[in-house]
Amino acid sequence: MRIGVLNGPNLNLLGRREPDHYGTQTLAEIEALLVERAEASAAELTFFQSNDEGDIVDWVQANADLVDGWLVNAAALTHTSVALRDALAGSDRPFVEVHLSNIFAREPFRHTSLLSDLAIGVIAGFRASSYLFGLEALVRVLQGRGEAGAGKAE
Ligand code: CA2
Repeated sequence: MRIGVLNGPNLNLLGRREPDHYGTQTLAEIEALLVERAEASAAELTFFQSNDEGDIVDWVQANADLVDGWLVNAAALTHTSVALRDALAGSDRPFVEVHLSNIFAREPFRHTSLLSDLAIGVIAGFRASSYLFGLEALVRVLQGRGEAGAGKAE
């Protein structure tokens, strides 16, 4: 099973600033935790982070046929990007949306996600563990062991 792990703008700065919202772990540390967890499920992870919306859309398009599903923290693009929404919808692959912070406990503009209704589920607020919970949920659905609500996996 192959999973594409997508991280959006500014997540390359993780661990350096805003620990109250995003925790203290760097993106490389989170990716290492995911690799360790994926090994137990025989899942193969492909990582991508970019600050550029166009590069992210290109990466989704280029990898859609190579992955079985996506783990997505689109960062600020969550709230703004019709282009990423369309790319994920067009990929025809299920995805889990994750956020380090609880976006619903923050500013109102973060309460809206352009991705959530397409996602098989959303996990927010558990810092780095959001990614681990998201991976677990996605693997379970891809293995046919998990329940999926509304979204592309239906
Ligand atoms: O909580 C999340 O995971 C977010 O996706 C993070 C985004 C934010 O725009 C979303 O509303 C929620 C921001 C990521 C920025 O990360 C930084 C990390 C360190 C220093 C500065 C920014």
